[in-house]
Amino acid sequence: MKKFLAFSLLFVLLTTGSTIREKSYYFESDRPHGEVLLHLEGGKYYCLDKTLPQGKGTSAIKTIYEQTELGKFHSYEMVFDELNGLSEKYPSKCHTVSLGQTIEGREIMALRFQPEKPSPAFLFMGCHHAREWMSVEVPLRLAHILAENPGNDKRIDKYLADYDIWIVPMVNPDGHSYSVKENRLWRKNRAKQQGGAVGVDLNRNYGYKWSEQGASGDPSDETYHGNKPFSENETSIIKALSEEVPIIGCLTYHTFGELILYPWGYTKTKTSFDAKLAKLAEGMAKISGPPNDNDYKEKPLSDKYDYIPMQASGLYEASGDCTDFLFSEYGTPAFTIEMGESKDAFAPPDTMIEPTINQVMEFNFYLLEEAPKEFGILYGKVTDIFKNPVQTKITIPGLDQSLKIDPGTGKFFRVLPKGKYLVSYGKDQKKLVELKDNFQKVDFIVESDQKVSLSGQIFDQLGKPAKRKLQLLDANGNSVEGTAFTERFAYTVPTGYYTIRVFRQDMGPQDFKVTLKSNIDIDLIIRE
Ligand code: 0X9
Ligand code: ZN
Repeated sequence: MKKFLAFSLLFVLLTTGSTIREKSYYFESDRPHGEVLLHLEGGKYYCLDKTLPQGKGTSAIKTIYEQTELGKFHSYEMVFDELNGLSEKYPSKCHTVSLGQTIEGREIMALRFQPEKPSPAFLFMGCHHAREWMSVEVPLRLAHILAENPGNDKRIDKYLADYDIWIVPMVNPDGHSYSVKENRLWRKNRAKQQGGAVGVDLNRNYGYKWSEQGASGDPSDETYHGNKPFSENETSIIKALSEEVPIIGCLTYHTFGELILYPWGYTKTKTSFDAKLAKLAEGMAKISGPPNDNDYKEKPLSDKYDYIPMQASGLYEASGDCTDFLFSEYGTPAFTIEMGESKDAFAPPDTMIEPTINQVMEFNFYLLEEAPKEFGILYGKVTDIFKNPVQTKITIPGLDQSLKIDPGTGKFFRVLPKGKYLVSYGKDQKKLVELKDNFQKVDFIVESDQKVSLSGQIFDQLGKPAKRKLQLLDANGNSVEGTAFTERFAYTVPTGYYTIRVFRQDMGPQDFKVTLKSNIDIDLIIRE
């Protein structure tokens, strides 16, 4: 029922849109009185259905039209100041990073807790959607808790030593500011579109399966996906961050519905790591406690926990969201947390801030604790034998995409469930990799497919041609073409590092090391 409610409320809000002021909204309810009509006038919402009983069950409507003030919620400016305040007060622990600017010139601020050594990263975000004010509060409080560590919690010291933690409480500051000042129910960012419409739904603008389903191509729609993947500063900033740091776990906060959603969101098909994602989601749901959605007596007793863990497409199929992108591109276990009860919809009163934070704060610590038990990061370089970066396809069984390799440096990283993988790369090369650690380095050296000739002649110390037993070994010490008893030799082999081993009379072999980049003809003078 909760799922249904969340769905119907979300659906109605998404489809009716809120781009034009002075507009009416219908809220569906599973209560006998059915629809509730809200009218927006001068930035305030008025409940037009006077027949509604007041009190229980109608608080969503009441709060939406009453609450046009921030109350205890934080504005963009307040978030900015608080993050800077923390970095000034705790410089040894954290520092602010401006990830970039929005179209209206606001900085998208992160607070980074950077450990001494390169480490797996965690990303906690809020406010992809402007009106979802509660989603700012949780990551912001997390920033305070990590910096201040009020309870002197040893766990926090450990997380700060082991992980590179990034907190971005407000991904969409332009939209948020507009929601505060002009239109409480604004969802998108504030980028002007052709034809006069405003805003792109940032959670439809990420690059994976962009524009496929559950996203609109109409700029005036609430779920407008933008004119191309990552067309928006806000999403390309998160993409750039994800390319820089290997994110081993991500929570992106939204409201509402009390759901913990994991990829895929664009399709009902399960990911290859479904059981692992479901396990982490279930762990967080458990923390949320038993069902306590008192406003809806109809709540099914089968719900085990207050928050329901499920695949994101179970809410609705929508492509281009943040978690699908992070999961597809890097394998990051990334979860959308839909906070808050359906009765409060997108505008819970500020009295809900503390109870909500109390209920979900441990989700963050659960992820910090558990994600690295299930997952690790494989990272390294893909080069040719001469250590130059090469482009090759690296495929890992179970992944629907080959690894993303930086063309300039050959560097890659990939989050994977711990375990053994037979990795294929180059031309029929295979390597068995066992991922045991959280951060494990593996380099892939791709054999060249360019062949060159290596020829020459053996001479004794007096300069006379000599016939000896001879062997050519590759970089791994394997014999290339067996042994020959010869005075001259000629091989055609891939470029690379080789050793020519000459077996001397009455003494051990003599090795000649050659770096073969192009055709070579050499004289080997042996010492006997
Ligand atoms: O629609 C969204 O972006 C999220 N819900 S919200 O009400 N906060 O707007 C849900 C995203 C979940 N992901 C998918 N279903 N793909
Ligand atoms: Zn949202």
